[in-house]
Amino acid sequence: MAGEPQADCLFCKIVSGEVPATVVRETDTTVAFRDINPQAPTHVLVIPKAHYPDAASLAAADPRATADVLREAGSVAAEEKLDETGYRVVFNTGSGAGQTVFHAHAHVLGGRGLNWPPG
Ligand code: IU
Repeated sequence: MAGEPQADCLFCKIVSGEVPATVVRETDTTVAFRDINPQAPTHVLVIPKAHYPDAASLAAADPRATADVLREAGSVAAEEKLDETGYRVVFNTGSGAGQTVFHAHAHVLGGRGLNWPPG
C-alpha cells in the first residue's frame, strides 16, 4: 500500500531503527539525519517516515508530510546556522539526476559556497 514501509528500503530501515543513523531531528512524520557521505560541511537528509519513491509521489499522496519535510529542512538549516550564508535543499529525482535511494528525501547542504548551475 502507498506509504507503507518497504522491506528492501534502506531509509525505511533508518525510520524503524533497524539501520543506525546520526539523527539530528525527528517529528511524527519525518526524520533528519546526517548523510553518510557528506558533500558539504553540513549535509543532512530529511525524509518522510512514510515510504514514497520520490518527492513528486510524496507530494501527490501526502501534502502535509511534504510540507513537514520542507519545514524540517528549514529547521535543520537554522540549527546548523546556515541561514546567513545560504544553503540548498535538493530533491534528486530519477537515476539520471543522481537519485540512488528511492525513498523521498531532501538534501540540506551548506557551510561552503554552492555553485549555480549545479553539476
Ligand atoms: P540520492 O539523492 O538518492 O543520491 O541521495 C542518497 C543519499 O543517501 C546519498 O547522499 C548517500 O550518501 C546517502 N546515504 C546515507 O546517508 N546512508 C546510507 O547508508 C546510504 C546512503 I546506502
